[in-house]
Amino acid sequence: MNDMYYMDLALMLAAVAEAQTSPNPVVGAVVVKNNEVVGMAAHLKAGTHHAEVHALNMAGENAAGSTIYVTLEPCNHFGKTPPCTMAIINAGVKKVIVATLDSNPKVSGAGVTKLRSAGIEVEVGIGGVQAEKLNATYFYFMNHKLPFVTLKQAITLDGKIATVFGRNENITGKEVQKDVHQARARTDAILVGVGTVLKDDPLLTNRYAESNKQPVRIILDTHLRTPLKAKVVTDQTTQTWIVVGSDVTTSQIAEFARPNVVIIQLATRTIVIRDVLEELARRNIVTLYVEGGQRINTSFIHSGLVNEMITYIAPKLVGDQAGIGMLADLNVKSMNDAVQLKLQQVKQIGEVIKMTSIVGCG
Ligand code: AOF
Ligand code: ZN
Repeated sequence: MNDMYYMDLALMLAAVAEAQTSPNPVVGAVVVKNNEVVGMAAHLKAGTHHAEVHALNMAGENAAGSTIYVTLEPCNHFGKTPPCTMAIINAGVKKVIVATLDSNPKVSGAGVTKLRSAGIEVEVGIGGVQAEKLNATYFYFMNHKLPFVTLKQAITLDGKIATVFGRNENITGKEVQKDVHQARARTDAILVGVGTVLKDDPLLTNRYAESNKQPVRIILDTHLRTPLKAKVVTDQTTQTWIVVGSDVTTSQIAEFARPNVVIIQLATRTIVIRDVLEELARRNIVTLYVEGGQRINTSFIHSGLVNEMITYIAPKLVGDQAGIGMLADLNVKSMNDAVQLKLQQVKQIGEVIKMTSIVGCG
């Protein structure tokens, strides 16, 4: 078998753990000796063994003189676990084939250097394109120190997210709700504005996906208007982080002292999206799913820090008088000023079209 065959296997193993390793990347490793696979594994969860360690453990004595295929450069630092370079060197591995370097500044080439200085042959780049795609959100997070942002909205065919009359209106139905909850289960955090909390009192948990993983709920709330009886405060299923401006007083904040609520106070009176995203990245939020209303959508598009847009379009019309548009003013004076997205995927879910677009910013 050639190198790509074993790297493909390692990539497949890595993909199995997709969306469950955050803030860590997904990684797969395959140990081969005399053309036989003697160990294979994936990293499954942050804080547990890395892929190489699992695979080398499985290989046991066969690791000596073997070749190991890894989808990401082996780490060379003491994090929650000891360095994989040490495990590889101690096991007597002869050759390491790496798909792509790790852009974590704690690793970033140091893993490869360490292995080479121990006399191990290292090759980098086989399966590199696939490996970068597999960990696209992780690499974005590491390179920009910002979460990968997905802006999601459900709209009518004429671009409305709700009517001025209703609360908790459902535009797209049960099947789409399941799809959204699946996305919630895969993201580190969901974000809405306080307007949505006041209007709809949402729970913002994943209730219909197969996995019961729950994202952190994030509320942008400049003046801390979230009611103490709001579901995001009273429900203990997951954490709620409320981001507030500098005008909010310590006594207002004290009222929210609960195990599941964290108040994040910014240094500015108003909330600047970039500041929020930088703070969330410091708190290890790698992927952020924005389910906001018109104001939140508009501020995120203005920030230029949206990576992807997921739009569910229902064949319904409500018109301008009754409907609230998905976006407020974007300062567009002609079609030439339009924010240009790149269509990535279209899928039909019942009567609804799910459109995924890449936003060329961030
Ligand atoms: C590897 N193999 O399977 C993974 C790696 O806190 P720790 O100890 O889990 O370290 C986390 C960092 O290690 C993570 O940010 C990334 O740089 C690297 N992940 N490296 O050699 C693995 N999951
Ligand atoms: Zn490691």
